[in-house]
Amino acid sequence: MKDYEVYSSLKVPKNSRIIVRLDGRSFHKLAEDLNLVKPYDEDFYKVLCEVCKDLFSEFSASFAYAFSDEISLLLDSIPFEGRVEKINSVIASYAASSFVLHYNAQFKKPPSFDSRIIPVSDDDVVRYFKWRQDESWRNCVNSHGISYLKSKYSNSRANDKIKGMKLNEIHEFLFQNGINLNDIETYKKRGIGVYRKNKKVTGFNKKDNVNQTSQRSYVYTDWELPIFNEDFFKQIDVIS
Ligand SMILES: Nc1nc2c(ncn2[C@@H]2O[C@H](COP(=O)(O)OP(=O)(O)OP(=O)(O)O)[C@@H](O)[C@H]2O)c(=O)[nH]1
Ligand SMILES: [Mg+2]
Repeated sequence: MKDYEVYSSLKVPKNSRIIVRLDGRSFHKLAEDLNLVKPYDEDFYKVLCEVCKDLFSEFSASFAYAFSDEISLLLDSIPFEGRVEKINSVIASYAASSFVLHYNAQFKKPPSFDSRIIPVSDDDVVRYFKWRQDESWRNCVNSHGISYLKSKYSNSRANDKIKGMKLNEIHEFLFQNGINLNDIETYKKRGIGVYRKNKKVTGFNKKDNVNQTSQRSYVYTDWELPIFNEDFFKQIDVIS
């Protein structure tokens, strides 16, 4: 029967970096069940951040990026000999378990994530994360827009109204109504990043009887991300 496992030999390209993107399944329902604050629930984001950190450490990632219900994980060393089925299934289930472990909530259904793999070059890394960050901004404008409209109109009227509006029109409409999206918290506009940072540590070297300074890296969670560009990814050593 082993030869019936026809997808098991599918592998990611050799010598390629990969991004694994996870997306919460039916999280609009989970948001309802858990009564999440609209449009942004800070506790939910804190949990998403913990999931990013767990994934980052377990799979030796070099960068993790999250907004809404999605997480992108950049991996330099490919786990499970590059087997696509194994990478997708293990990482998605690890994320779901981590999500439940960190969430102090009574779930109505077991949460799950879908997962896909994107092989990337260095240039693609910057383009990919800029693309997701643009999506984070679109999501920010749309979700604030629909929340505001639903506070004024019925759900169906609000949905109809927002369908006819362009992104800059929603932004302007909110501004005219006293909501300036430029002033809201950075993570809502640009998402959250997890990466390694170096810090200086000073210790006493007993043998030589001197103070010594060295660099130690630690996992950093960035709630104040800049707008992504090449320099940012160079600075955090994600690309050379
Ligand atoms: N209230 C609230 N909802 C959120 C928050 N973050 C994400 N969500 C919900 O998560 C959904 C994510 O969008 P999608 O991934 O397109 O929708 P989905 O229901 O997960 O559907 P599939 O991914 O296709 O299974 C949003 O539409 C919101 O309903 C939040 O901070 N607050
Ligand atoms: Mg989803």
